[in-house]
Amino acid sequence: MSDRHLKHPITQEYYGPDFTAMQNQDPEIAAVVISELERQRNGLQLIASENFTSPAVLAAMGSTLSNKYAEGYPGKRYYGGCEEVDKVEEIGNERAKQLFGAEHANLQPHSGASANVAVYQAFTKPGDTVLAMSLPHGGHLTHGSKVNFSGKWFNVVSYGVRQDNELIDYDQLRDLAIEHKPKMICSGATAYPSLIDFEKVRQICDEVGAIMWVDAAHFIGLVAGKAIPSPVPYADVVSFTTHKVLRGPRGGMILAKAAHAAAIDKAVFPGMQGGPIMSAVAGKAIALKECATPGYQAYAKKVVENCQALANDLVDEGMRAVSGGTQTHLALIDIRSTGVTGKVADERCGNSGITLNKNAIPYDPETPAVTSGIRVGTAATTTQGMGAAEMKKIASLIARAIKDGDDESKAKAIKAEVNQLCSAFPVYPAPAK
Ligand code: DSN
Repeated sequence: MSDRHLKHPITQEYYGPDFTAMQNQDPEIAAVVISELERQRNGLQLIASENFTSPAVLAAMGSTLSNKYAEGYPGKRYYGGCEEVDKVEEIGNERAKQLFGAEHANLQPHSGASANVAVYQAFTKPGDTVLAMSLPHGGHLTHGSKVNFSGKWFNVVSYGVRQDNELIDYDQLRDLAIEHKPKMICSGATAYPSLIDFEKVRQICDEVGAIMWVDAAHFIGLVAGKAIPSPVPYADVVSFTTHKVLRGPRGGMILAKAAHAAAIDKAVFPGMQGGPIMSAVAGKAIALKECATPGYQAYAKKVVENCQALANDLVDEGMRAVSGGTQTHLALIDIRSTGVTGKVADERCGNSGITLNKNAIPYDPETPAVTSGIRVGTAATTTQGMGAAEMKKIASLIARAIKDGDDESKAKAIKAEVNQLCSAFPVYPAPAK
């Protein structure tokens, strides 16, 4: 890096057009960007898969790196002029390997779903059998849903949770693995509040000769922050999104054992994608650096503590925490005791400035579009700096919204309290003058 770069702070001149340019050129879109910021600031963001990135990550996403085509990998690109973006990807790869103790990293997938497409491509052929967690029990679309490529092109056999304790049924998983001899076994979910026993899954994979794939999208940030055990030592491949607890830009990433590095890289490019989004790769590199700090580790621990507090507080409000509570950043709440469905609760909370999602609970008697549950997560509110006292308040606001959020004036009153709470924990505050 030259002296010029070190002496001069990064200004608009270096990282690209500023927001004022957007306002001048396209006030219509700029107005939406502003009102979305206001929505994020004024409401409670409890979607378990969302977070607030640092301004540095946002700056990378809006930078001139977005202009560069860089098909291929550092040192082996199909376009000229990649010497600068090569540095970003090399730094990011090293940071990922270091942070997770991984043998190989690929930061190019545009999303979690596309990372998963690459995993299927690296290890299986269409028609092969894969064992993965059932969507109604907390799995993901790309784990074999019939409306997704995974369910259309692969023979995906699903395992689930036990009805009595709502925890993964490892006996069933093993029985299914022995019966179906899958090429690959996937663990990971979008609505599973407990920890996964990766050692046990590894044993089952070894017993049947399957590739162990962990889709860690939801919890990888907790792993990065050392708040929960890592799947990396056990798994052949770990895929994830970078924008959840990890607090990076929207995108995907893959970690793998060295033996699978070539297969993964080939599956990402040219197998599944063309040019990587280098601005997002830079954002991922920045987030990985942030994750390696003691501050992030304290954050990850606090996310779990807050979620446990919130789940307990919702139980105190008369609801039921699926699987008896949570060990992660998300809680799945059975709200049948309120007499309201997940769909209605989602709408009523939305009316009251609380953003969360309806979610099927295991063995849900309702359809997936209606559901008996809600899913709440504490990644975003913890980034804002909220703690146990705020979780108690949030639980009471949720309970009131579920009960009264269909009444316009009551919803308005709840929303005012939500605004007041959020204003004490400002999102992207203006810099002090
Ligand atoms: N849509 C994500 C979630 O909310 O869990 C998973 O892809």
